[in-house]
Amino acid sequence: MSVISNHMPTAELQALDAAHHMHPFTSNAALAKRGARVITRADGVYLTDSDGHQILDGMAGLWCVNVGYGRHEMAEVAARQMKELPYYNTFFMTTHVPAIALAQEVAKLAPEGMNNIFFAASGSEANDTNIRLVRTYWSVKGKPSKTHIISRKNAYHGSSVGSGSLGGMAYMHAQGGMPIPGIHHINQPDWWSEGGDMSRDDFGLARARELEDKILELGADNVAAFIGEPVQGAGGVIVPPDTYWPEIQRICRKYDILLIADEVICGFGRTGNWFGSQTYGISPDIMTVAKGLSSGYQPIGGSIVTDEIAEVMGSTEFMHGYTYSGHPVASAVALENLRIMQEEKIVEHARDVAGPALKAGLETLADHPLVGEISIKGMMASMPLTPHKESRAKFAAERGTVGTIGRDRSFANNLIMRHVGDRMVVSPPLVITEEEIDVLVSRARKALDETYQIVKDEGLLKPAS
Ligand code: PXG
Repeated sequence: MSVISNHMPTAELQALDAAHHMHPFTSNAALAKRGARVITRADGVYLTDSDGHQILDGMAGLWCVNVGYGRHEMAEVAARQMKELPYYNTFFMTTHVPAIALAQEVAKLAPEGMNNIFFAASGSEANDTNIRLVRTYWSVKGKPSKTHIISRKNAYHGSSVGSGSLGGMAYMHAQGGMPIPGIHHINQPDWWSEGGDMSRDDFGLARARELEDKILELGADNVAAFIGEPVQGAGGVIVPPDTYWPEIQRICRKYDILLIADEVICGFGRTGNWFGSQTYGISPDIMTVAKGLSSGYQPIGGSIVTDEIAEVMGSTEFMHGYTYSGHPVASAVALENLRIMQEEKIVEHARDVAGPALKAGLETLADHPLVGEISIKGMMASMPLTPHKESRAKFAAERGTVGTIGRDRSFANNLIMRHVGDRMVVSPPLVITEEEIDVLVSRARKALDETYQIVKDEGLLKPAS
């Protein structure tokens, strides 16, 4: 067997990668031409690539490395658990200590009355669980017609057939036969792009009331649940107007519809509280979690449910589960992650120090000619780029053209700041210090300045008509 080492020349690693590795959400032929960036190690908020660059990770991996890189305690816990019990399942009347301990800890941290978790290995799996769980729940309660699930356009809930159907990404639905039947998508609360002349608050209410319209259209007796991310992440950090979530909660209660908060990104401190639902003062029936549960050190996710749902589901046999539900090593590492977060008060740091510093830092970019506004909640932020701020205009060029330039200029300046269409997005590790935020902001400014120059030179500063 050949050994792949970190000391191989970059070009050789890239060629091997191109020869055998199919990347997610990537045109592999285009990547093969360009060559993938090879990340070799990481510590704190910095990545190192195979050419020795020190890159500030403004995305915490993929919105997940909340405690930062290089926490050796996690490695030690994983090694210890692997030696003691590397694997056992939680099917067939069996359990093990890491799953017991993690479930107890999650119950302690979750909002009151949410004391049970069904484990999965990812956010996609957990949302697949949710589809079957809400339908089974209503069936057990004697309301088998309640099967439809309402979601939103531009939502991201995963990439499996079920979770991808819950998501509202049209470009994903175009491939592979999604969405499955029984999933409906209403409009998102994106005031910047879609709010027109309405005030933010009026727009928030109007978009929430589309849920009521859809429920009435389908018939409340046919609707099982509504699902939404407290703040849409992959959709571009769309911070909803303050009026939005209370109205969604009111409508769900009025029509007896379960509310699923997809906390895969928002959960575990990202919005400045343990859960995004707490930031918005809502009481979901189910919360999807993954990513920050283990800070990405191990693949683990799950569905946290209310006591009432746990009781109803407990009265039947739910024919559902994954080989890695409650995986012992993943559970042990997630538990260690939660210990670190609590002992080092990382959520408090995000809320009181890093969040305000990130907001203040990014707001210094608000007067940049390309930046439309600073959209931020806690430690997730975005900046829509625009050729004309006052009218919130989009570019005449194809969506994402300018965003891609922004992303490339960020990478060239050793900052991972990604783009969603023409929005620039940051979501750094929660442990980032004020000094590191200064570095992030100054690299972002330089990237934006270079982007502006390119956009002007290439004649891209034209608004869409
Ligand atoms: N829900 C939400 C809110 C997510 O953000 C998932 C579910 C699915 O989780 P898994 O673990 O199955 O990936 C996610 C994942 C991006 C990007 O481009 C975002 C995610 C995944 C991949 C890419 O921003 N979020």
